[in-house]
Amino acid sequence: MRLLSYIASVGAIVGLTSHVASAHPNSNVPNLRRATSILIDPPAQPDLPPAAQAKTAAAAAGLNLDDIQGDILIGMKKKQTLFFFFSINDAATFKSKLGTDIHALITSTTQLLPGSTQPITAVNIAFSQTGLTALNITDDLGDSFFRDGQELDVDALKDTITNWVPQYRGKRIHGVFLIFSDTVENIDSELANINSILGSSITEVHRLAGAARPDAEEGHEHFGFMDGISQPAVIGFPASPLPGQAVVPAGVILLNETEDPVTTRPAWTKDGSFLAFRQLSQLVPEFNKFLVDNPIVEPGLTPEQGSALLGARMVGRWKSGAPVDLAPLFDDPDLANDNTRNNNFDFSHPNEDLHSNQTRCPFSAHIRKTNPRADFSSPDQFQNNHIIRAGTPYGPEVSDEEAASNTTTTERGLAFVAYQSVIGNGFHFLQTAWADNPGLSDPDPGFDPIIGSNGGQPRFVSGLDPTNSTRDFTLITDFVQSRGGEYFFSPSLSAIAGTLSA
Ligand code: N7H
Repeated sequence: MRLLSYIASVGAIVGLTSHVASAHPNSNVPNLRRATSILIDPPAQPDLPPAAQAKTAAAAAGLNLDDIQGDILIGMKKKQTLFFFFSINDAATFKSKLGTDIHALITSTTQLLPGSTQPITAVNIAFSQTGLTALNITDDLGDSFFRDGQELDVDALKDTITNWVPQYRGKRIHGVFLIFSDTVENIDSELANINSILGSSITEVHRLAGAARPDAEEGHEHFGFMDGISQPAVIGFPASPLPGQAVVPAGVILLNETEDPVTTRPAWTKDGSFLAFRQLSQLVPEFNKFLVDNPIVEPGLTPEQGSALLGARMVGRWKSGAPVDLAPLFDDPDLANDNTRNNNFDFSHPNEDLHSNQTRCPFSAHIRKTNPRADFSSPDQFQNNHIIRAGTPYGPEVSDEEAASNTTTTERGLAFVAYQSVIGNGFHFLQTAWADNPGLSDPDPGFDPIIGSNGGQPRFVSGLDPTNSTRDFTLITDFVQSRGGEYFFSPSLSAIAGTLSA
């Protein structure tokens, strides 16, 4: 049963309606629960397991879903998100509220899963290194990128620092509240509640509101591609991984869990995760114009189909989510919507040379750059490079004027969130060692055409034309541009109630 209908039926059983939910938007009342889900559930994305079943299965594998903040394992499924970045002015007051009233608001994994009792508005919290320092936490969490902060990482990330939103600079951000619900009103109400609890002990530094795109675009990012399909499972969650889904030890995502590569963390960091946040703007009209101007020319393809094929090959999936590795020439919505097939590929095919044949999926395609699957002889060698992506699109839909002029005039993009236990293995590695590395494999694939950065210089990309794999493209526009971000630590609920508030 799909998530939404499951939740609706639960709501019907307990006699709740969404009207009741919106009439009592303040989730500081612990037992006020909702009938409709906070989460989207497009068919191409993996379903979430029911809460009770997931909790039992995870416990059998040694994972406590009641202690892990809800955003970490569930993926790109939020209807509305507010990232509220703050600094701490008064550590003593902040700590006393953190351990009590704020802790009571924090939503665990179990509470977000279908069949559970989702709050009207879900709340998660994460801290930067400067935030932990402000709270007099002097422990070394064992991650140099977290310790230094993202601004010190800009050169390696090939960001143009002048494009950064100023609030991300200067280590002023101590923490972030991630507030999720189905309506902006609920989020605003919960933020007011948080602000009234914390009073002048915090100051807002920046905020970014995200939302799933409307109607048929739900689940698609702003370029139009279905997102959130391929996520690694950690051993224990979900208990039944889908065909083709990577399965990694929990320590790849969660600190102090099995096979966490760092063994010297303080005990209280267990079941926390590092959150790499990036405000990534997307130049959608410019991207569309590039596709229209450069259709793949193949017998039997109209120019429109040739443009769609070029876009699909840049991403590695069609807009529907169908992988080009399995649907090389035309989109296949049935494949996209079948969770047992839409991630079940590894780029290898009988009688085709994995290391030279790009007729199905270019080596440079975004999903191949960021998860090369069988391209490496020992994919297990790269198990530590998996991340769980949990971002939300932000900004308005493209206006008629922007579409007509092929020019972005209002910022939109992806409020990118990646969870991992080691930032240098996860987000930082994927961006710098793979996406931005033009010579990742032989023949040189060039840059990732979606997220690759050459420091603002033109990027070459090869393999996009299935009729001529030696034809290079030169992309003079970065269709995705970093507006800045920060590295955070998302602690367990028990750490919030314990060490962090002591
Ligand atoms: Fe990407 N896009 O629209 O093209 N991403 N991504 N991403 N991404 C994926 O398979 C996109 C970004 C990964 O396992 C899909 O779930 C955009 C960063 C990884 O097969 C689409 C932006 C990083 C995967 C997009 C963006 C990654 C992935 C296909 C920025 C890491 C899974 C849907 C605005 C540094 C690969 C899916 C796999 C998939 C897009 C950012 C990584 C459509 C627009 C910064 C690991």
